[in-house]
Amino acid sequence: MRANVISIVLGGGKGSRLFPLTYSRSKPAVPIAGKYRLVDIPISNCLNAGYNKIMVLTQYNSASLNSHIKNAYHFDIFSKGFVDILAAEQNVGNDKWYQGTADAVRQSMKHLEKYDYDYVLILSGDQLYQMDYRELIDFHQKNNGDVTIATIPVNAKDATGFGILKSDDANVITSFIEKPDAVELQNWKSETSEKSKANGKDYLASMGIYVFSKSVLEKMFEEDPGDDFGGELIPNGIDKYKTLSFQFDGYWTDIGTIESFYEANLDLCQDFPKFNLFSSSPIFTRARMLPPSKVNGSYVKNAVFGEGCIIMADKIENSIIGNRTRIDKGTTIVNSYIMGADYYQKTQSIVDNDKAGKPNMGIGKYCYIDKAIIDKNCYIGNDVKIIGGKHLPDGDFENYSIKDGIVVVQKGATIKPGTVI
Ligand code: ADQ
Ligand code: ADP
Repeated sequence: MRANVISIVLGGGKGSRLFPLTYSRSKPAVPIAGKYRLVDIPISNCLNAGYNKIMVLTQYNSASLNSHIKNAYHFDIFSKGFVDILAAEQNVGNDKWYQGTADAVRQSMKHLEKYDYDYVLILSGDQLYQMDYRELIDFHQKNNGDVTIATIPVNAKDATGFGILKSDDANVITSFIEKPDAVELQNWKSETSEKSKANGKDYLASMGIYVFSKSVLEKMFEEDPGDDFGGELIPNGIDKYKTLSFQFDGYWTDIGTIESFYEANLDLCQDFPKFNLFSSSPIFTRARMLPPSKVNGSYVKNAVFGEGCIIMADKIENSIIGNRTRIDKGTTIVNSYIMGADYYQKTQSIVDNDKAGKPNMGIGKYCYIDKAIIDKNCYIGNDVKIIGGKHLPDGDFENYSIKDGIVVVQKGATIKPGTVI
């Protein structure tokens, strides 16, 4: 029989690491891979496992996330499935935002009372991976876990950014430290697989994916006032509760910063990407009924296109081109993610703007764009040059930001003709 699971997706605090993509939307609603949103990844993993009771916790409830969830995830009335958004709410006795991951779940528990469930599966909203959560839940059940943490071997450079743990031969976690510094890290090596060792992955990291038996989670919340799972509840609980390590050996990456978000997206353009969009476990999203994309006279190499694009560019290489993107003649796009548009500009308006020398929605004529993320609904004028790279200092400017050398143009921005960044 299928385990009775409720999934909680931690949709993020302010999403400041992904700014300016989170300037006008909550983190779960950030577009990825040309046609999806971040939240589609954990939700799809849940649905593919048959776990269809899903809560998305977010710090603020942008209209955009609401409309995406409402339009993407319909369940027939007999399935009892749902995807609900719970935004941090002020109420009597509580005037605070979610203070951390555990606090977010603690504050949401009252909304779960009406459901029947035995396990709570807690997921991060900013990771790219495909996992069969049934294996994780089976492991938790078969080994009589109170808590199970999905774990992955990592190298020393990455290890300082994660919760690092040690486990015994029976996969019971014996110690856990949240984000150790480089000196502390020396004491935290684990026996990992031969392949992992060969790649310098000597540390076992928490993926921030947790299974709690319902009664255990309730008890932990009673005993521990901590706000964070990784910093408080997990390390405080390992002596009291049987906490297991479920080792995952597939592709998994954090996409919570502009750099990791950019790298993970562009990797999808490779011949054999680390994340397989073409797998038999689909990534669900909103069905849009858009026309197919049209490419006219362009040299295209390693590019991923969304739906409904109109492409007249000279060249598109190593780039993701999102839904409804329009790129005009003579333009080159390399190493970039163009998110596209929410709607089409009227043809007459395009003709009028062309005559008046005003930018149209999309990318204009004779532009050169390299190492950039162009958010949705942008008006990039003719002859614009955006060339990202480490030579550019980080900073936030009028309608774009530079992070780790990546130029991120804000949603709806107009970049005047001839601009050079
Ligand atoms: P971090 O990713 O640094 O470490 P955190 O910033 O707490 O942990 O975020 C975890 C998830 O919760 C993210 O999806 C984040 O957006 C979301 N989140 C954070 N604060 C939130 C809030 N107030 N309300 C709602 N959602 C919120 C964690 C663990 C580490 C582990 C890494 C793996 O603490 O032990 O190694 O995840 O990525
Ligand atoms: P985001 O993807 O940036 O989070 P939203 O989801 O909030 O954006 O916005 C997408 C919605 O906005 C779409 O349904 C789109 O039809 C609508 N929309 C926004 N601006 C316009 C406009 N000027 N004309 C028509 N539709 C618009």
